[in-house]
Amino acid sequence: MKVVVLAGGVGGARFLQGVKAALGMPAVGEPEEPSPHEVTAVVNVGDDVWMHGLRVCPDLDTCMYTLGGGIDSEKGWGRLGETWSVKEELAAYGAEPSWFGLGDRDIATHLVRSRMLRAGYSLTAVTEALCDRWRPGVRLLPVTDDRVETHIAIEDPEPRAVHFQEWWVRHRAEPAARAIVPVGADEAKPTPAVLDAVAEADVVLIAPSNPVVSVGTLLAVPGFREALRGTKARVVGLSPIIGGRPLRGMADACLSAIGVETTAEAVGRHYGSRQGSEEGILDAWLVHTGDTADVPGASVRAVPLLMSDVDSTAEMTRAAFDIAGVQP
Ligand code: GDP
Ligand code: FO1
Ligand code: CA
Repeated sequence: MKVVVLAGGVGGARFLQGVKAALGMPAVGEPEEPSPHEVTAVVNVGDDVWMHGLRVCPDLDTCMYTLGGGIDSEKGWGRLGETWSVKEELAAYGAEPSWFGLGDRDIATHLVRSRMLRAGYSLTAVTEALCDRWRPGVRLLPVTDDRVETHIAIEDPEPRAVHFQEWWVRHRAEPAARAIVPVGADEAKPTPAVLDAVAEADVVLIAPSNPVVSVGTLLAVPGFREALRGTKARVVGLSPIIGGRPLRGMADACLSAIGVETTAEAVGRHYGSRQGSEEGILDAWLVHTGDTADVPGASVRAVPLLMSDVDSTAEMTRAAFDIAGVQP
């Protein structure tokens, strides 16, 4: 079976572990025997940023390190067993930005990536090369090879726009976002690999990722939404909002910026259904046990959506397969 997963960073990566497990693959690494199943993750690039001359792709790296066994799982980003000599040396030079920490091990990834990008390789090709080492057991595809970076309009107190990382990491999403803009998206296009994967999928799952700055940025790439609306596969979303709150992170600050309530129903309606709206992408919407949602045109089911361990995450994946009418 061919499974496509729309993913951001931590929520996407954890969910992908459950998808692998539901398909009989190890949550980390590649199966010993070749699997009859194929998982492709379409990953957000809006968080990507140039830092100290290096290209950093947080969501791709979080997925790659998590599925490849190299993640610092406490933080959810960066490398296990990291050291910080370069960061300390940069601080000694007074080199800004000092609020974004690149670890020594992590820097090797950004060095390889930046050098390949500068030599003319696409981000898709670079990611494949990095995954040759990490062997995540799924195909990790950036949604686009074009540069798309999320910027946030804040008042500081004068209006100005900052890169998503500055708002999220430096300011902890505290200044209210007046607008969230995927800069470059209008001119970007989904890669052929992404479009093929969606067209050939047996099922498309939307991970419980940030609906605005992860999934929203994927949908901002012209042609991607149309690909989802056009696929023969059923599209099933899983709510990242449980009991009116995001599970971790500050997704509520992103949702209020676009005028969407922080509830499973509001996010489901924001995605919309393929049947019941002109631009919608869902056939089914899974919410957490105890939550309710009415999303016109989509089937809704309440199941446990806490990704406390791989087994629970595999179980919610099985619920998604079931509502999509597919069986591995
Ligand atoms: P990021 O890029 O690292 O911010 O991660 P994602 O965008 O992939 O996912 C972030 C979202 O994951 C947040 O909005 C959380 O609410 C959601 N999330 C985290 N853990 C869980 C969980 O156990 N269950 C569900 N349903 N959502 C979760
Ligand atoms: N998050 C932080 O809160 N502080 C950091 O210094 C930081 C550095 C960093 C470096 C590489 C990387 O891939 C991720 C990093 N993150 C850091 C996490 C990350 O940027 C954000 O949580 C996401 O972009 C939101 O998904
Ligand atoms: Ca992210």
